[in-house]
Amino acid sequence: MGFFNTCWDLLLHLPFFTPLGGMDHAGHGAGQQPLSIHDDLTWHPHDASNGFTCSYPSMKGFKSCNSASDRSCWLKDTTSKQPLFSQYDIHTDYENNWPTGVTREYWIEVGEKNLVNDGYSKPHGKVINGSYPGPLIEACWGDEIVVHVKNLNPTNGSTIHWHGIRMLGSNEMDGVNGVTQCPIAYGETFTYKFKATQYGNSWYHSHYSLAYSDGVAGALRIHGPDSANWDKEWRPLIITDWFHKSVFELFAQELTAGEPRTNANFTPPPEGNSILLDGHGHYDCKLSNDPKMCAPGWESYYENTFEPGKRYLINLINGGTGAAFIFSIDEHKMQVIAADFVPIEPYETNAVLLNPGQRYTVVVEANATPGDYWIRTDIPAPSGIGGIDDQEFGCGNVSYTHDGLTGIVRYNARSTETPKSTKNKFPNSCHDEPWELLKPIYKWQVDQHPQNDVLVNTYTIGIEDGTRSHNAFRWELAQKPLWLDFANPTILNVENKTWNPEYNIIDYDFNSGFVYLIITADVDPLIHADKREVPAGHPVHLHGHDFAVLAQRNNPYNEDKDPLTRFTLSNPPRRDTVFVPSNGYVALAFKPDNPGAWAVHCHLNFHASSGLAMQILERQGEILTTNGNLEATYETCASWKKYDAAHPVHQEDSGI
Ligand SMILES: *[C@@H]1O[C@H](CO)[C@@H](O)[C@H](O)[C@H]1NC(C)=O
Ligand SMILES: *[C@@H]1O[C@H](CO)[C@@H](O)[C@H](O)[C@H]1NC(C)=O
Ligand SMILES: *[C@@H]1O[C@H](CO)[C@@H](O)[C@H](O)[C@H]1NC(C)=O
Ligand SMILES: *[C@@H]1O[C@H](CO)[C@@H](O)[C@H](O)[C@H]1NC(C)=O
Ligand SMILES: [Cu+2]
Repeated sequence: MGFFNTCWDLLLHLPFFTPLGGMDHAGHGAGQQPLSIHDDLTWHPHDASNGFTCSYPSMKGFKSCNSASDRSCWLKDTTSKQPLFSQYDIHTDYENNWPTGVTREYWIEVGEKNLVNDGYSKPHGKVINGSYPGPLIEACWGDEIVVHVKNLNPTNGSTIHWHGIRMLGSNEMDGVNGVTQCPIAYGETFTYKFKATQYGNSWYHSHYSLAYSDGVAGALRIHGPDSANWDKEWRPLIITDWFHKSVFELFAQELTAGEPRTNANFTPPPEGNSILLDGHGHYDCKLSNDPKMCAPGWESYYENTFEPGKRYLINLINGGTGAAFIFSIDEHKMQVIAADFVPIEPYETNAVLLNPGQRYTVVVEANATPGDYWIRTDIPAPSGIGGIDDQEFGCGNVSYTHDGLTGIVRYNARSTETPKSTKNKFPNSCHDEPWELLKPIYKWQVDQHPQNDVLVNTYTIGIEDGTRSHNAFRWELAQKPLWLDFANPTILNVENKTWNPEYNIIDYDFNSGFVYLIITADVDPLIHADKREVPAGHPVHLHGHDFAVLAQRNNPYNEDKDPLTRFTLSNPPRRDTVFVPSNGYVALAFKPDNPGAWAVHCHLNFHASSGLAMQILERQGEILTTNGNLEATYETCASWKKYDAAHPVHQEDSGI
């Protein structure tokens, strides 16, 4: 069998022919055979001690080629004379080719609960299956993922967004209320169904207003090839800044933070109370003026073990609200092998910095003197521009950092010693990982002739000045702060010719090449008299695509010179969340190959809620024909409207 065993298979592997209704599943009978770990097409992607298996029962003639000594290979074609032409590995163009796996079905429930992760009560914690973080959702490259999400939170609607997933042909499964669906009402279930065309490390979270910052989030792991070898895999680690008060309550403070500093009602923006690593953290109760909220004994460190000489795959996720984190393990180096969902040429470092929404996959070798070592999640120092703005808008902070100590790795599992290890040396400033180190394995050459008019498509981050929207000065990226109607998602309006200006719809009708976006945090007062520049960096996330980062700079964008002198078109870094430096800019390029309505927003959650977001409406005329049917979308909207009529929801933010 060759790369594609039939014409039908070829169709299935072409963009827009990816059947998300389970056609390939039914056609090939995948998932109907019992899993056996003895056949060539079913194996443990972790080490054998973990019961999870990847399985490709329909890929006749293929065989697994993934092992601890070669993680770059995934499936090998045993029948082809040119096996390299048809194998699935780290070099595969995964935007056009992916294997056919099985269907993985999960059930999760969103609820409300008093959480005490760091030894202090959070009465309006929001949870998935009773805990923060929620359960790991795990699949393999090419699987179909089906997740039934039931909302059991009586006071909030819910959605689940699958961060970084391309959602090719399934825009209606992207989980953004007001854009691709209505919120799931209390007691109702929405079933998400999508194909894992990419592989690697990510997370899932609610896109209902601020809800993920109260706890509606979990890790999403899609096993596939890797660009470096390793022996054992840890469960993915979500790092977050943690707020004891509900973020819904703190949002009023975010809105007054938008006032000019000279106004009497200005407040600094809200800050978290502590740092959690995989749900573990510490808070100093002496800082509290409400001691009855203290829950001594509930604070903890994340703990794991190292077996000497083994190499560990560690998937890191910044699932935070307002803070960047520098992850390090004392006296150990790491190799960084993937940025977001993009495998890269490994580079070695003492620490890796994650902005909110970003992920890195690292390999750490257990090669230190056996003992106990701190795992640190430090908050970077302010960027150095100085003044009160820098302290408040640098890279975030929390009121009690516990010196960034959130975990312990032990070479002897029975040890209970407090580590005495030495902190690694690393730069402690507010930035992204160095642009020049993020070299994708599968390369893009970006067309030097963008399809769109880049001058028009320069978007400026700032706070409104002069007039308030919905009674506050809000963050904005396009013309207005985003403000969505929960009950009227864009996807149910795709026949529209005119749009509510607060939806910030950017229409792109190109069917080849690249669209460039310049996103700048520098406000030119001559162009934007009604926007105020605030010295802050912003991690900007695009749904439905990876983008190439043609440039990422600390200085204002020069539209005459920079495209020629500063943009890199040959294998630039690629990812789905990028840090726009304070007073600087990023130049991004994406392929307009995925018809749909896709959110673009800052992943500082308070900023997105304030309004720092817009929507890309890609190939409007093809959205209905290339995506799944909208029956469930209409049903969810009908039950949301019923719920909202009975318990009117008071919208104070953009909705996302
Ligand atoms: C979540 O909880 C439900 C109800 O208890 C259970 O049926 C389901 O298996 C759990 N899901 C996961 C992914 O653990
Ligand atoms: C969400 O729930 C919180 C309580 O946890 C409540 O204060 C808030 O008003 C609700 N917001 C919306 C938009 O449903
Ligand atoms: C964060 O806040 C703590 C406590 O107020 C302070 O000691 C620390 O310097 C701050 N860190 C940053 C990065 O601003
Ligand atoms: C779509 O157009 C209709 C009719 O002009 C308008 O009422 C509606 O608000 C539009 N939808 C959006 C999301 O802008
Ligand atoms: Cu922001």
